[in-house]
Amino acid sequence: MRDLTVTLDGSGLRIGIVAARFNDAVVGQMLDGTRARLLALGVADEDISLAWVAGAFEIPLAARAMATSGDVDAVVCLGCVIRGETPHFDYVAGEAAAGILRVGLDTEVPAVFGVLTTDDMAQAVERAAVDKGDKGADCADAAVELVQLLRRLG
Ligand code: INI
Repeated sequence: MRDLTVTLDGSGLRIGIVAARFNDAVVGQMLDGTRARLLALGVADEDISLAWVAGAFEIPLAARAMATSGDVDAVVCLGCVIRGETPHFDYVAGEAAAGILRVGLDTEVPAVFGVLTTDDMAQAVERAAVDKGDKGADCADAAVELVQLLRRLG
C-alpha cells in the first residue's frame, strides 16, 4: 500500500482566515487556537491574513474572494451558529457549510469548515476553548494537511 500521509509542515504557507463576528467571544477563542497552531506548524505570522465578516452566512463569499486572490494557500473559515438563538439556524448553518464546501471544490484552494453548530452556548465554549476542544487548532491542522496532500497528489 502506498502511504500518502503528509507531514504537518506549514513553513512557507500563506493562510487566510475568515472569521464571523456573530458570537465573537466563541469565534475569538477559535481564532486564538488557529493562529497559535499555525505558528506552531511553522507558518509565519505575517503570512496569516485575517478578514472579519458579520456572520456565518457571509463567510463563503469572503472565503471565495480570498481563495481566488492568489494570496493564500488555504482559507480557514471560523464561525459559531447556536440553535437556541435563531429560528433560521438551519439556513445559516446549512448555507455556511454548503458555501464553504463549494469554495474548496470550485477554487481547489482548501477551505476548512470551522463553523461550530451547537444547541447552546455551553456546547460552543466547550468545543472552542483553547484549553478544551480547541476546534481552531484542529482547523489549522486540517488546512496545512490538505495543502500538503493536494501538492503531493499533484
Ligand atoms: N450568524 C452567526 O454566525 N451565528 C448565529 O448564531 C446567527 N444567528 O443566530 O442568527 C447568525 N446570524 C447572522 C447571519 O449569519 C448573517 O450575518 C445575517 O443574516 C446577515 O446576512
